[in-house]
Amino acid sequence: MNSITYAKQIAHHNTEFETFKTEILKGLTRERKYISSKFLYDKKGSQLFEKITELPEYYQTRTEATILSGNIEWLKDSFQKTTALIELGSGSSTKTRILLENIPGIQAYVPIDISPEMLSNTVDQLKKSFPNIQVTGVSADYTEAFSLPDLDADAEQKVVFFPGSTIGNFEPEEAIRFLQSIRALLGTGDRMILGVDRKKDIDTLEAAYNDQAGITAAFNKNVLTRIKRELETDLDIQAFSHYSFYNSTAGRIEMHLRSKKDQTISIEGESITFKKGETIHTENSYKYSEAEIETLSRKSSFTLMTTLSDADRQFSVCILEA
Ligand code: AVJ
Repeated sequence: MNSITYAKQIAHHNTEFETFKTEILKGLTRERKYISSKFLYDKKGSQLFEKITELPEYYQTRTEATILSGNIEWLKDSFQKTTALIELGSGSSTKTRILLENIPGIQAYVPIDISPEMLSNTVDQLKKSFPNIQVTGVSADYTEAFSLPDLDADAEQKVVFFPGSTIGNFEPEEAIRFLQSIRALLGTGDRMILGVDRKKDIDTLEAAYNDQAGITAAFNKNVLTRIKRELETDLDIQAFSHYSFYNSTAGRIEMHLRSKKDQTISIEGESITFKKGETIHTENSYKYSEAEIETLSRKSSFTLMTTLSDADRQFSVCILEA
């Protein structure tokens, strides 16, 4: 490793540290304390999320995969011209395999993920499984402006795959702006495959974010472990508990960390005071009705071609055309 690369890495590390420190302190010194949900996904957090996707209560991932597998012939037929697949927040890319195996025209696959460790694993494995597909990983926060690498795929028809209902993490207005920014990267006739979790009975929704095995609680609390590891603090993780519920007015699951007692903690020299029961809001997960999905597509300048769903309408895989 030469010194220039090394210097760059230090600089990169410092900006990451500064961003994390600034954003954490900004959120915790607000009247209503919050931590951006993107900080949940460090190496450990991404691993815990993978475990969540296998939980009996967390129906989303399984249902989405079933919807894709159950519509293979339709997908084959409808994506005959597709040459390039771009995935936002690829994680372990399990569902992607269904597309790569069944859409024969795909020549290039571009997974984009915030966790570089997760990404390099995924890229290695997919290169092995699909030697004829050009796999180019991009390690980026796709909620910030990003550009696509040059693809060799000829007569490109791009498909952006955004599964897992990650769109639900955005505020509804942000979701529109985000989809508009994706639309701007695409040409007419390009498409998006968007996974969306549907509005449904509260018990099913709340169980999915309060699993018996406590994995979701560990996932939520992991952000405190990260603060302890990366910042100067006397924070006691045991003094907080996982709290998650469906806010039916807003149409979203909220995840919080709740202080078990009155306490004052210090982070990077800043004092932060909690009342017993006060929470740090760590994530929102918006749920969409069919009509809301339609509106979201239209306001983002996409045409909603088709909505594929399971029999119980728990989850939808929406095909949007640019
Ligand atoms: C990855 C954002 C779609 O909101 O369901 C799972 C994250 N949080 N359990 C979701 C999550 C708690 C998940 N998304």
